[in-house]
Amino acid sequence: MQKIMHNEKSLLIAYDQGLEHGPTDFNLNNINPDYVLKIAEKGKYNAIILHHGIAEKYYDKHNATVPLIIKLNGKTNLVKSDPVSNQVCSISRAVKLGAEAVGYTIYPGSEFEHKMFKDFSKLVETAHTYGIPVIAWVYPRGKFVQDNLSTETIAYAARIGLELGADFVKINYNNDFEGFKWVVKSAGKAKVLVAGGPKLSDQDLLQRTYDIMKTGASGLAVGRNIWQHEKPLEMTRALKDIIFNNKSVNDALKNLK
Ligand code: FBP
Repeated sequence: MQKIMHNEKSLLIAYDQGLEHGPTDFNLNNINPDYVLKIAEKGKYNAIILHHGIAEKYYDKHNATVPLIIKLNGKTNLVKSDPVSNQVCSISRAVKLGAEAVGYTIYPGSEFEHKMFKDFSKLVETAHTYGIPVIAWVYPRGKFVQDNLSTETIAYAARIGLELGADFVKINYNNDFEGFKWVVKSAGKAKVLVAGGPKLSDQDLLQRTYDIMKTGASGLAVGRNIWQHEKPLEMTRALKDIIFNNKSVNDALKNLK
């Protein structure tokens, strides 16, 4: 786990949106995986999250300076039924590609949760045999989920990750600062990483990050807010100032002036 952390904290850059959302998130720069890999390396991220196809063609495990996390399952947003995300890469292939950790999305509340729970639990067993940690994206979704951003639901998501063997849970933040402390407690010894979401203003992203870190979370796994930013490295420095150096939002903002 230490390979994708620094002083028990972590800042990951996610670039799996091409499968999850399609190229709609991209522009002429960030549609090129090399552009995002460069940000990851220059920004000294704790790891970059990729699907296996992109990793195979763009990630050079012999020369890369940023650790790799392979996302093992995925789905598109074209299918509108209850979500199910199937495994699209094996752990042995992820390891061959140079992965230091693997990720997997679970949608609790979906009518297919049983399948994802079963597959996830099996892959935890295999990953731990290889000695690599597992990050569970736990996103409650589907027709049975009334409010996927209620504190109770997010706390449940965090707990599900712990119960099923995740080393890290990647969950959404709902701006309930006090409530999120309970979410972090619910994750127990699983480290909490918060997803970025759609692009925010600099001030909002940094304030949100500041609050998240004060709840006891271990860091962020962020995508669009970095590679859609016109100054991705400056924003990276600002986030790192908050996550690793305990700086205030105003001090962190100075990186962007
Ligand atoms: P962002 O920071 O761009 O939101 O990425 C985080 C992430 O979890 C990605 O890993 C994943 O592709 C995406 O969000 C899933 O988004 P959605 O909430 O639309 O399913």
